[in-house]
Amino acid sequence: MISSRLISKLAAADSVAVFTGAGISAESGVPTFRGDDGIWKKFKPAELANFDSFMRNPELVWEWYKARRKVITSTQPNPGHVALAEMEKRYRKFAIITQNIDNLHRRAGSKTVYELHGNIERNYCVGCGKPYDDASMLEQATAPRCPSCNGLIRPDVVWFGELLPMDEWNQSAKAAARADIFFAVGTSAIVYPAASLPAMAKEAGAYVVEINVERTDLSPIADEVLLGRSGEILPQILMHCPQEANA
Ligand code: BJW
Ligand code: ZN
Repeated sequence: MISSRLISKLAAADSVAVFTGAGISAESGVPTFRGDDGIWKKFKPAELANFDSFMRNPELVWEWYKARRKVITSTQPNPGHVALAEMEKRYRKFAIITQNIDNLHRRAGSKTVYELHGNIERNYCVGCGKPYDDASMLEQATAPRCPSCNGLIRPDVVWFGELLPMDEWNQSAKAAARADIFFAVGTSAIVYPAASLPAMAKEAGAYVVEINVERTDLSPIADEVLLGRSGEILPQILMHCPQEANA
């Protein structure tokens, strides 16, 4: 299943970057965005995941994130997340670049995680920017307001039309550029600028490996496409990683 080419790349690599999307959390029970069970079959992305919709209908958007937060916090990392947390120990330079807001990589034990689209466990006030992570406030049925300035409190995630966090983006671009192997796992690779990272890695010389249950827009540029579930494939890949980081 794992090619001899990939096995030798895994043995020789010094720097590995792993770019993840909603598919890696699917086996934990978190719905993807655009698949058959995609959350956006019911809601169009543009309707909910943008600032104007939030200001127009904060109750609906708040309710959507509250429901998702409930699902996410009740799930556990799956063998794909766990294999990546272990893989981090095997390479001198290792980074996870995730589009996911579900915190499951950190909960699995991964240390270097760049969150390009934010984190559902954090919130902030649109008026004064104050962070709000108080659980009791997040449980409110209606969109809560900031006690300091009465501004609406929103999830700390990146909506369409918003800029990605600059530091996370810069670190991700660096990790992609220095990677000997670049894995793209469980992403449809259609949302930019995140989706440009595999091509950036390839351009800089990385061996690009896609892991997905189906082919995507990224497949034509990948050096290898491993078709299957990430929770099954990543543990198999881990078996071919060195026992400890090369000196
Ligand atoms: C499995 C599996 C298993 C399942 N194992 N695999 C026109 C052209 C080009 C660009 C644009 C355009 N119009 C607008 C833009 C820019 C826009 C964009 O890219 N839009 C495209 C959709 C066209 N981008 C932006 O707006 C970004 N900002 C930006 O560009 O700033 C500059 C700017 C400023 C001002 C004005 C304009 C531009 C921001 C993008 C933010 C994206 N945010 C979201 C929501 C986050 C919060 C939340 O979660 O609610 O991020 S959108 C959503 O998509 C989420 C995801 O992170 C992101 C990517 O989705 P992902 O992870 O790939 O999920 P899926 O469901 O699509 O795919 C899952 C995959 O898993 C599938 O392939 C399955 O097969 C696979 N799978 N089970 C392995 N077990
Ligand atoms: Zn405020």
